[in-house]
Amino acid sequence: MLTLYYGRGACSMAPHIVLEESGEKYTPHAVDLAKGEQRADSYVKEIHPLGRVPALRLDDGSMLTENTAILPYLGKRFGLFPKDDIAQARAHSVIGFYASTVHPAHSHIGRPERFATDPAAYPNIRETGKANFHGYLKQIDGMLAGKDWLGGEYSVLDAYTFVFYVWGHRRELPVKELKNYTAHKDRMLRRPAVQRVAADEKVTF
Ligand SMILES: N[C@@H](CCC(=O)N[C@@H](CS)C(=O)NCC(=O)O)C(=O)O
Repeated sequence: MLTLYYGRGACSMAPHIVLEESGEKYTPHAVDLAKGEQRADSYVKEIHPLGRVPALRLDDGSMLTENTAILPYLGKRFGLFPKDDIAQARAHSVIGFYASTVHPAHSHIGRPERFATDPAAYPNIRETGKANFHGYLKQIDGMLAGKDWLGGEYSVLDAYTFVFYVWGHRRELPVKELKNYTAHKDRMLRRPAVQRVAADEKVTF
């Protein structure tokens, strides 16, 4: 059986949603990020070498880390990933953009100490990260224009897309102004699997 190590409100919400959608029995294992459980020696040694979530324990007991790998794997397993080659390439393009650009912009807001040794630089790093993150949310809003679901059909991309709307709201960005993105968030919240995850992860809007 699959086991998902996730943090409430973290980027692991994407695979968490996908697993809830799957209908397959899995073990959800909450990691308390605020308490630093992800930095415990046993976690770093056995679950995720970087001390992060998400981490997925596979059926054979081995670990898979990084959303860029976990989401395509789960999506293919549960029919939530495009099937033709070009559509798959486009899905990887979106996942890559999210993991390598959108998520790191947000990290500059919450974890400036990872980007400079001088605390005097932190406010500027936070501010720049917030402006960049807001810009990317606007870009995602544009990507959603005229679409119910990002890839045409509901897929892992929508679960990942949802995470950044939640973060935008948490960072008090004017996300409601993003009409396509807000409609997408509302569409997501009508899905029972998303409602269960939002309740468990205490997501607020
Ligand atoms: N590139 C990784 C990022 C993982 C990541 O940074 N996760 C955050 C939560 S969103 C985390 O575990 N933070 C805890 C920490 O940095 O101590 C992925 O997409 O899987």
